[in-house]
Amino acid sequence: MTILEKILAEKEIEIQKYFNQTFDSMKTESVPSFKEIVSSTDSLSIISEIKRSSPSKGEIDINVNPIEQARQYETFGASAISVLTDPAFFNGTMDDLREVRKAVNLPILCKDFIIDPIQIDRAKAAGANIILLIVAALNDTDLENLYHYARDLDLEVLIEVHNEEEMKRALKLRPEIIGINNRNLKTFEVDIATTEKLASMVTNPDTILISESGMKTQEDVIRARNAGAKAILVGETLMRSANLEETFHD
Ligand code: IGP
Repeated sequence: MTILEKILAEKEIEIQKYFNQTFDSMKTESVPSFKEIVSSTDSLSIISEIKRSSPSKGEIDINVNPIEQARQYETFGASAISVLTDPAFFNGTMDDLREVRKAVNLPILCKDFIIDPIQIDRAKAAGANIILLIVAALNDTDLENLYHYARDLDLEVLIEVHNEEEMKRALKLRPEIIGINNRNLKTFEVDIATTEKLASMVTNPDTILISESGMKTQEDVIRARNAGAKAILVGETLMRSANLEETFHD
């Protein structure tokens, strides 16, 4: 079993408890869309992630205060905040996302392994503006249905791919936002060349391309940008930074 298969098996169990719950809604009306924010600038946008731990790295900052962290991200120029909400493998919660919603006026990405519409309802109610759909975790029918389900709720959707075949499947949806994950979710291998290899498959100039994972140095960022990324998604490097202001500006 790959780690992704393990996560998805656990997710099936986790979501059972949501089916008889009702979700209280947070307001998101005044938040600009991610697309608007990215399109309004020529500089590279940063999606900054709240990530307490991960299966590949173990504990990163398990006791982080999501409110403080998100406020700092906003202050130092993040374009959006990503919140890992998976409890079993990343120690995240939907409460983390709710707290971040109260703390910042940026779009929030609910970073989870979505396999059922109920998770989209739950993310929306918690105040998410963007959801993640991982092509490697879904068949074509589920991918398409979940995509339209989220779009009909006015959520933005980040479709994540890691190889050519997944990119072809993603492009069929004509998505507004595509994320190339430099990390292979089956082996944990990270290589920025993944972005360089796949970026040219995105030919629609209106599609926002994001390079995700493994950004550590200025060189990594420059490579992603040169490959055509309009934004980068950064977790660990920001979570471990002792001086976020410097990390952002370098
Ligand atoms: C952030 P990093 O290497 O900067 O911590 O990576 C983000 O890209 C990563 O958390 C991620 C992820 C995912 C996590 C990308 N896609 C899918 C869980 C599920």
